[in-house]
Amino acid sequence: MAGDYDLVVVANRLPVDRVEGPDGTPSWRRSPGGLVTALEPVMQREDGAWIGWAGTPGEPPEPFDAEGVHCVGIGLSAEEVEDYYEGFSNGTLWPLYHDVIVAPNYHRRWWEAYVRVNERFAQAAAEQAARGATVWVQDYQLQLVPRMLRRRRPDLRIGFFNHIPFPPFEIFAQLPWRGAILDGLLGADLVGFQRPADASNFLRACRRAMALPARRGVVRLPDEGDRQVRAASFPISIDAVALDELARRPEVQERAQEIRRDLGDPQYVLLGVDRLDYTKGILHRLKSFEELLADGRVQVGEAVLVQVATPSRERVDQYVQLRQDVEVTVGRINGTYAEIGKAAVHYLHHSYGREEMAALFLAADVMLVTSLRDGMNLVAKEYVASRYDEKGVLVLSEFTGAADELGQAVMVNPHDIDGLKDAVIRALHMPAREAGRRMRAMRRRVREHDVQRWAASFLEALDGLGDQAGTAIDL
Ligand code: ADQ
Repeated sequence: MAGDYDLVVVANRLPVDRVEGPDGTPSWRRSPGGLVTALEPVMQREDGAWIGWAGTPGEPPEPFDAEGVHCVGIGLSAEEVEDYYEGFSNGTLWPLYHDVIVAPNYHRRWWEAYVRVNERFAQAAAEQAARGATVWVQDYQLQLVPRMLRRRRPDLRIGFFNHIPFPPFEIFAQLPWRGAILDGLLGADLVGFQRPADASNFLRACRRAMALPARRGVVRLPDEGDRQVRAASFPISIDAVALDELARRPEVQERAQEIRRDLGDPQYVLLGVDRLDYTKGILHRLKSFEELLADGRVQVGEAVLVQVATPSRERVDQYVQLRQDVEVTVGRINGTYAEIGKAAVHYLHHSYGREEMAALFLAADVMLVTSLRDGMNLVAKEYVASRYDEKGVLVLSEFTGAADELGQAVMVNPHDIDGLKDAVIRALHMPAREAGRRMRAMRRRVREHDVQRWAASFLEALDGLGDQAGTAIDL
């Protein structure tokens, strides 16, 4: 039952969004995500297919070709969106894998939907993949797919990449279905993670929960003829050149100046850009800024915080609560400290286009990334890539994957509010020469380790060509 495609990507979402023209005719437009950018050239070169959900409940669209990629839609019923996506993926796995910042919910009905939907993705991949093809499965929503696919198609080469952290065993062990998840992942030949620490957490979970020999980045499966599964880190990145070029455009620079003018020409612009998610530490950031205003260490009018928060997972309870908390906090800060024409915090609950994002990055003297836990955090890398002028200071949480690479940022523990406040002040007052030196080093790193390199190194490692491509974990 082999299909035609030599490279098949399996992800929760398709790489395109459905848009309707003025007369109601539907068409597909490439979604802005980095994964699409990373994989587009190789998908076009290798004759690739992409399997994913189109983002709305109901019947899937007929398979179609868009942007040189064969797209195969997976249908999810409204109930499956609730149980598999909002439930098990975002109400169980997401908080569990982010160090239980909020309590995960465990519901057998959610798990059953997760298994059912994973089977559907695996079946579609099995149908599309050519004999001996490479299948690359993405992220925590699809951890059972590698095993389900191997059962159907032992001839395939299967890779899996986890975009979010993999938690320490003491936390992972809570999951009632921990053995099934590990077994699902072990269907792959290569399991990739953002950081070495994630890969070693995974290897330890295999030893502790499955009693498997897992050493030096390799798990051996005695029941499968000693088949080996490799685990390694492949830190994801961004299209650094494209962002650098975008930021250099005169209209983007003009827009950055206009933003500063519209903010009332403050001396300091601080910026936060996140999906509105409790992992991002938005409340910790607001609290530290509020205290700096209260202490008189920053003055309204002199400094302004712009917080862009993309709407996210708006039907999941904890996200509804977070939005309320953020909005109450912003209201309180402005109510207390703002003056007519001088806001303390500008809170924007929207999504923006790439140009506007680049202009915001250019307008910001200090970028605040204060995640409590984050697989990588692409915003940190985007800020650095946009600053072709080598100006601006990045304040970066040590709990992000990006902290492993961007050591020249001002590092913070966002739980330590006093430490965070001191870091913000340090960033605001950093001498230009020091800021430039740090920014240059970070820009070099991001330029040399871009998303194209990430995709190539994963696929090379999977192909068995580049054994050194990922960082093997020594336990
Ligand atoms: P996210 O949790 O979504 O990703 P992040 O890595 O920061 O977090 O990526 C967010 C993306 O959305 C960035 O490209 C950013 O520019 C964009 N974005 C955010 N707010 C926006 C807005 N208002 N308008 C337009 N664009 C906006 C997950 C993991 C991360 C991991 C990535 C990739 O949680 O840890 O880095 O996947 O693997």
